Amino acid sequence: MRERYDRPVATREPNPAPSAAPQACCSPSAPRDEPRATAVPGIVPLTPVTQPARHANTGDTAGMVRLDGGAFRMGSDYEHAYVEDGEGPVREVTLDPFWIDATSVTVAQFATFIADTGYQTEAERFGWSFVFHLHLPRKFADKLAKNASVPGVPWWRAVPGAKWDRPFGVNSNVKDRPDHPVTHVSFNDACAYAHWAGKRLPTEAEWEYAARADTSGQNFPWGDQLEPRGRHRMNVFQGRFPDHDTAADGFVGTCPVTAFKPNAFGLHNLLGNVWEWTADWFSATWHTEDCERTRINPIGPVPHDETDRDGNPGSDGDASKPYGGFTHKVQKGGSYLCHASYCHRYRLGARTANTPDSSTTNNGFRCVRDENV
Ligand SMILES: [Ca+2]
Ligand SMILES: [Cu+2]
Repeated sequence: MRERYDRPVATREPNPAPSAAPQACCSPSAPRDEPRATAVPGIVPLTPVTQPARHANTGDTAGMVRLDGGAFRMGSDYEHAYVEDGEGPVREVTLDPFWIDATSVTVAQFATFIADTGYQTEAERFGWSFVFHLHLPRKFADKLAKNASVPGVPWWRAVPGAKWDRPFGVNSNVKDRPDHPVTHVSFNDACAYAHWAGKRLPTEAEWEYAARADTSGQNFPWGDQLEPRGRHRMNVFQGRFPDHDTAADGFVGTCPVTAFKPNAFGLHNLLGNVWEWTADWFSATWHTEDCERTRINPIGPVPHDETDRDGNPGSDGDASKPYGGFTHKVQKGGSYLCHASYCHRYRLGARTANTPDSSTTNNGFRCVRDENV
């Protein structure tokens, strides 16, 4: 029998050590200064980490949906949940109203941001990004397997020149996909876009509340079945992971951001397609403490060198380390690479994390904004 974990376990130390990051599943991370990529859980980011905005209310609400907030049940106690990721306990969380993008930020929207600001993404500055091997010509993928793959997740390749508008390397482009989610964006890149747009990244709680759309205790917005009545409701992986994707859902790789029916809040593709960054540092245990800051408008752990919603410095983690020793940011929703046989994190309560400077072909983001005050 699986261990029960639905009772909150209080964190007793005043400065609990940050929990280790989840096992790299479909989102690898690697030291950015090494041309040879190696997955190292807990690596310190190479570039400074942007503190995500805690408030933003100037962005255009076109393409956004206003949500009432209030109380909802967050997390999962599903019997096959990844307990070690901190999916549980299921807890009541209360949020203020906010606006959220109905879709992931698209390639076309990101192109406008780049044209307007000249911003250089981290993938560009580092000169490479992670690409799933099936997106590459076989010979090229095999060649890169020697010194540009990641132990434990060998289907990733560190591809020179891969970036948001060259998603599969220098010979690719995005002409056929303006309405696909932008990919190869790091956490820092996502924060830069949000700032430009007058918005901010959602907290994990905001993201999950929006994705659940008033359903609690379910794995998916449409119920508990992956493919109800045999119908595909999101873009994930079918076939034999990682070598053969039958694309029974219609898509290998990303799909247009509105390709599947929206949830009851009118929001598209929160599950599947691309992992979405949230503002929160990852901890598998921070939220197990039942207290005001983990239950009312929670923003995840706040280390000593960052500030909370009131502008006060935090005290989570190890005060002697940058960012309190937290190394990974929470990502939600799963991606087109999730498959029941390997990583079933395409569920509402599931979570993963990656280092803030990591970028891949299966990660994107969407933004939120506060109400006018
Ligand atoms: Ca698919
Ligand atoms: Cu996955």
